[in-house]
Amino acid sequence: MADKPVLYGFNGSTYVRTARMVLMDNEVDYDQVHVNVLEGEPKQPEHLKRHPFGKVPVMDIDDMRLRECDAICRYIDETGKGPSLQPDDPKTRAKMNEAISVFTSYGYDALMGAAGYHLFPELIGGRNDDALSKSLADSQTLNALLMDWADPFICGKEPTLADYMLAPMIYYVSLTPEADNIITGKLARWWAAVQEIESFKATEPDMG
Ligand SMILES: N[C@@H](CCC(=O)N[C@@H](CS)C(=O)NCC(=O)O)C(=O)O
Repeated sequence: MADKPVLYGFNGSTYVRTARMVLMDNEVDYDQVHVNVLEGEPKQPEHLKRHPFGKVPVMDIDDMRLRECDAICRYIDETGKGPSLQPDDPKTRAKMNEAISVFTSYGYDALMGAAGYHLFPELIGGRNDDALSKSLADSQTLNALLMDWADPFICGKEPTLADYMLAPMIYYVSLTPEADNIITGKLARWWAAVQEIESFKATEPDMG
């Protein structure tokens, strides 16, 4: 395994952007192999050897191979130089863990359904209006749940890993006509705050 950490995944992936934000906050020097989701590269044999379910990000770091964005980000956060993105207080930490689980289990698909309809229809099996209606309804449910404690970040005054997970996906939603339906109320206040995070600004994907 190389001495320098290697991140596998392309900059258009929301989960890869989350990892890149945490890597930047922690001043980690790393190489990147741009495994492109839009070209189907995660499902090619070369990447399936790294992640048998064909997903990015994957990271080679400190003589281990790590899959899954949450595991990668927590490791970088816990071993790196940056301010911690995981609250010490057990209650606040529980709310962060809840938000990450809600996002990865239900939120990613709901928001991707809305963003993908306009931006990446090929990634969601084509444009389907019934599926879009369900995604919009699920996005409303999700936002109410995630913004339960928000002030302005999901867990209060400081950003946590939960904000870093959600922000790259809301970026895509913000580029679509669904922005006015989805980014409302506390989510709109959250979105204004998130856009000021330096590593978020620095990792904006090139949309061509
Ligand atoms: N559970 C994975 C999910 C990662 C994921 O869904 N990545 C997307 C890109 S944002 C991907 O690799 N998609 C490729 C595919 O499904 O073919 C994690 O948390 O890292």
